[in-house]
Amino acid sequence: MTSKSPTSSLYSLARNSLQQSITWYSSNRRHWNYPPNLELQVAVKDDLRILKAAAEKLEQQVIKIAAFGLVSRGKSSVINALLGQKILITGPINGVTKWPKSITWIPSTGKIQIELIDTPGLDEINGEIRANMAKEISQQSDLILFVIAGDITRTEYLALLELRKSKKPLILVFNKIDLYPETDLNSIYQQLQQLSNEMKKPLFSPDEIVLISAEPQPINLRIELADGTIKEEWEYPSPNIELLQKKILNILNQEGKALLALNSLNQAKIAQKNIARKTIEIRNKEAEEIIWKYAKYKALIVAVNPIAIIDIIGGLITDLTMIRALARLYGLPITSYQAGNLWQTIVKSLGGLLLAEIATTMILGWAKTTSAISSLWENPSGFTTLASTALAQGSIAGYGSYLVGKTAQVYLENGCTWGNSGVDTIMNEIIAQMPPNSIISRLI
Ligand SMILES: Nc1nc2c(ncn2[C@@H]2O[C@H](COP(=O)(O)OP(=O)(O)OP(=O)(O)O)[C@@H](O)[C@H]2O)c(=O)[nH]1
Ligand SMILES: [Mg+2]
Repeated sequence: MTSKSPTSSLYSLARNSLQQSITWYSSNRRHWNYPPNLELQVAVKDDLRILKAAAEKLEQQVIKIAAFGLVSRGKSSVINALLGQKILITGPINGVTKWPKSITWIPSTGKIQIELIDTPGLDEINGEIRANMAKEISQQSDLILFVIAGDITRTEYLALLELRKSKKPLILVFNKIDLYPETDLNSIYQQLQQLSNEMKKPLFSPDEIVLISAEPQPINLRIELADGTIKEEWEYPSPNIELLQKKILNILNQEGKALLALNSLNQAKIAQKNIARKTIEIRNKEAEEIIWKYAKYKALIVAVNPIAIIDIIGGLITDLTMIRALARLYGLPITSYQAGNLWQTIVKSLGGLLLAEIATTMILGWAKTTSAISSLWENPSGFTTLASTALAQGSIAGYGSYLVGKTAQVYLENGCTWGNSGVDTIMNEIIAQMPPNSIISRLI
């Protein structure tokens, strides 16, 4: 986490981007001349809080590491071993840990502040509460230790797939190695490397798997004394945790800042998407009015204007103005350049339909131009041709605009995180700058 690291400038970019979003989304004026909508303000309150928390997280620079896994795999023991003290209660009964608990860990290198989070077993609490809690903790965490202690079960495998999908940096911690002889350990290690997702992509690279023993079982010693009596003693072997400690500190030294930035940006991205989705839902009626208004404008321009090329240019301008009008209604940040890009994307995705619109505009437009010219030269039938082509063409153009408007709604909802300082752009840059063997580079 030195200031010379290549991610430093990206770190300040991330900071600026988050500050910008907070300023933008906290302002009532972002909806231009539209009256403030109370229902909307209430609906996005929590998302704004998350956005601010993401910015604070980046400022405080505390790395959160959570231990996940099924009951009794030794999650609490792993945290105790990392801390070097038995702070958390551990035990052989399933479900010892009932609630998440965080503890500050200041490693001897002293440079980094770490918060270790212990969680209940993923199979401990019931259904939805468990899923939501796990999701929330994993969203907040910068690094996850997934603790297993034997062959991977189906529940473990599914949880791992889920975490990989959400692009979380992971270390697979195989605990309780004191229970296995050396030869078995080798084959376990091999098997874990073979784990792959549905796409046959390996879930872990060899250096993302660590074999440890956090709280080895006490050994019963039978000591024969000089008088022939047997004395029993328990010896408590010390934890075998150095490899995991080293791994974590290495990762944090090399990628800690990037991990923090990525995670804060990701939280901000989720909050921004939620704000966009809720805004679009709540402002739906006004949006429909805008879309119809512009569809009618375009139909009218195309129908009454006799010159083909003006149809096309006029139509394009109407579409772009509509996209910007929608973005303004929603209060989503969009520049004319982005509106142009969005229009292009929409035209591509609606493909055939809009091409047909342009082609008809061209063909009918020329027909209209010719009939306009010929009607000027005393051909009375020219007027009727002009009127019917104009109507057909006008309604096709209007329908095209309607489609562009509806699709723009969807894109605005999903794409409000673009732009040069948008979180997506910065996240991709951070990932691209990490060396190939880093834990972050695995998230691509
Ligand atoms: N043999 C052996 N046992 C261990 C090791 N680590 C933990 N255990 C034992 O495994 C049991 C469960 O450990 P915990 O740390 O409570 O496990 P947990 O995953 O936190 O369990 P829950 O909180 O119930 O979900 C305890 O009896 C520990 O003593 C280890 O390295 N070797
Ligand atoms: Mg526990």
